[in-house]
Amino acid sequence: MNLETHLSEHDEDVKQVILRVAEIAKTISKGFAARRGASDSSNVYGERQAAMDVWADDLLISALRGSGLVRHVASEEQPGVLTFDGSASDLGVTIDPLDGSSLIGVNLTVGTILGIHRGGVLRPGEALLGAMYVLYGPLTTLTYCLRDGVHEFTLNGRGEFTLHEEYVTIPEGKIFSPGALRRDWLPAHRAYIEGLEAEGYKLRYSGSFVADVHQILHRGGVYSYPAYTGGEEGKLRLLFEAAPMGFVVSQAGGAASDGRRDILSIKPEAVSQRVPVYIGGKGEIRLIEDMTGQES
Ligand code: FDP
Repeated sequence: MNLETHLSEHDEDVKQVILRVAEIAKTISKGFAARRGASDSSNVYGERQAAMDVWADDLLISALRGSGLVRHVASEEQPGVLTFDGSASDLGVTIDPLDGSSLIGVNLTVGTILGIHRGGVLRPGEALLGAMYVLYGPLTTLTYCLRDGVHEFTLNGRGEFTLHEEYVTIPEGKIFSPGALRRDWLPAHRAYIEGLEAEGYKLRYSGSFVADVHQILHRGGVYSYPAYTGGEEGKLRLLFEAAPMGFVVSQAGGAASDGRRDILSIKPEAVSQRVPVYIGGKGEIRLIEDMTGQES
């Protein structure tokens, strides 16, 4: 079954946005060879943008503007929220055009992450209508969730996204993907990771959040990018990374936390807000919340 058929029961405006992003994803997937290096610009976080970051951001924003269905767009690569007056629908979309882009130069898997809201974008993850991500790896895959299961599609040789797996659920598993420098970990997080190691959890961390969480979704375990010494708010962005991926994994039977509370319950105060991140199986998320709670 192709993506368009699979989406047929959903709201037309949401369906059209996902299909447009899927088209852009096909273009992005073909653009890496010509844009492997850095651009000469930096983003709002002061990070040097990859040439692919800039290009993918332009393509996605143009497509969303051109759809006439999206009123607000927040992109990790843009300083503020873009508003498109005259849009026929009131969708608000968050985009991380190319997550993990520091890995483009070494040809590891990176991805595009989207969150879809009705109304504005400064809303908690629990208000998401849906979320999706595309992975550019050995295969290009698209995973979407509109509160009716998590579904994964593969871009085939004819340029079509076809169904790979429906109603994905996170299994029990023993993988952990721990971000940030070990020497900077705070005591509760350190004890948590040591506990997982003692339980036989296997380390798998690529440095591409979207790819690492995707692996956890399919293999079980937990991804973490904690608060750390010198980075008490964590590294990852609530709006662009934590909320949409946390939404997908939660809808697949897992959970997402900042170590104390459900990430999806956090109302963003700023587009650029960072948050400590734990995403994975319910048991692993309960454990970090218990350990953090005991500390305070
Ligand atoms: P990148 O800077 O390459 O875009 O938040 C972005 C992110 O990558 C995540 O995708 C990734 O998990 C994280 O940063 C990697 O951070 P570390 O280099 O500290 O591991």
